[in-house]
Amino acid sequence: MMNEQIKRFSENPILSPMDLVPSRPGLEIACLLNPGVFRFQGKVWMIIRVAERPKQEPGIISFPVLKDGGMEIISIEENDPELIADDPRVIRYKGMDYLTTLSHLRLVCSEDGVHFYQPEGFPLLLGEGKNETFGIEDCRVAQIDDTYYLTYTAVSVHGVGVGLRTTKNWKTFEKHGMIISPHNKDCAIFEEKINGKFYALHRPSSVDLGGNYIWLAESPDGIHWGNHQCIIKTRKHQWDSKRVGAGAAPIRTAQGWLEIYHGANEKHQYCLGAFLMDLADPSKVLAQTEYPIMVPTTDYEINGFFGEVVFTNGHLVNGDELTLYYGAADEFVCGAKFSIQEILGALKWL
Ligand code: MAN
Repeated sequence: MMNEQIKRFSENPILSPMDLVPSRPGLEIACLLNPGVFRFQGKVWMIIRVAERPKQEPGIISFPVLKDGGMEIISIEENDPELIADDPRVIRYKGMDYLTTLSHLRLVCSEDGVHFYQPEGFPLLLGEGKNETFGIEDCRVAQIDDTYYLTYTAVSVHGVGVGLRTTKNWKTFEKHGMIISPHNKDCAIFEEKINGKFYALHRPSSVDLGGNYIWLAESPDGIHWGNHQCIIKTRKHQWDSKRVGAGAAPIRTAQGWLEIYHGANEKHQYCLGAFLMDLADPSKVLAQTEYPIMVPTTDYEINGFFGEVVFTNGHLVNGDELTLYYGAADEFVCGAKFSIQEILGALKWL
């Protein structure tokens, strides 16, 4: 519906797996995806998810996992009857679930918001401890005063939950462990307190009762979360019928908090939409787009590691201009510009 009003960067993809160097010898970068975005020291920064695996040998599937501070490579014969590998992202073997790639988070910066490079002297953020042995993914960055809150997906054999680290300088990080337990991801903290409280969106999953819905939570300190409320659900037979999840921090507008979110349908096509929350009480959803504001349509969004995906968890706001950074086909990092007024105009009031 709004697809024709989006200005995708002509430089897209702005980063591809071959543009960066693997974190260690023997690994290759399979995908670059889903960047968190922030401003720091006068530059635009992305914290990208870098998904790696060993170079694949014919007939064998191998993938890394973290163990006791090191890395272990698990290799399985492709024709092993106990292997289920019909999704390029996950592996089921002997009743256990694994990921085909191991993700870490990496910082890149830019003077113009289009051409990014990896600066010297900033650490890679790696999975640490028992809850992050399958990696860390899809980091949202919320800046409140001089502190950056990094909420990311922490994956391990125990499940998928939300991890938090905070920093002021992007060189040293305070680790707060898992702040929301499995199964949960897509956690975006609001960049302003409301009535003295922190707020965040997050996305638990439920197989039977309930579903993959967006929830709102409150916190006195940004670390301990309570008063959870379900605010956005999947919609039957629509583009967001199977799962929904928040993008980056909500955008303050005169009409309310505007949130860009992703929705997937039964065929695992990921599109973007938007909803609006009341400024004083974000548990009140005022409006939502009926149709997607962005649909995977270009070659780099349709063909890749996992095709037909546009997924965002990072953006910049400059007046009416929203620059959305997004993962395309789970393989490339891209950018696109939107008008906030146009997104607001596409909302249907509830
Ligand atoms: C899904 C996909 C994967 C991701 C896992 C764990 O299967 O989004 O890309 O690695 O969840 O978060």
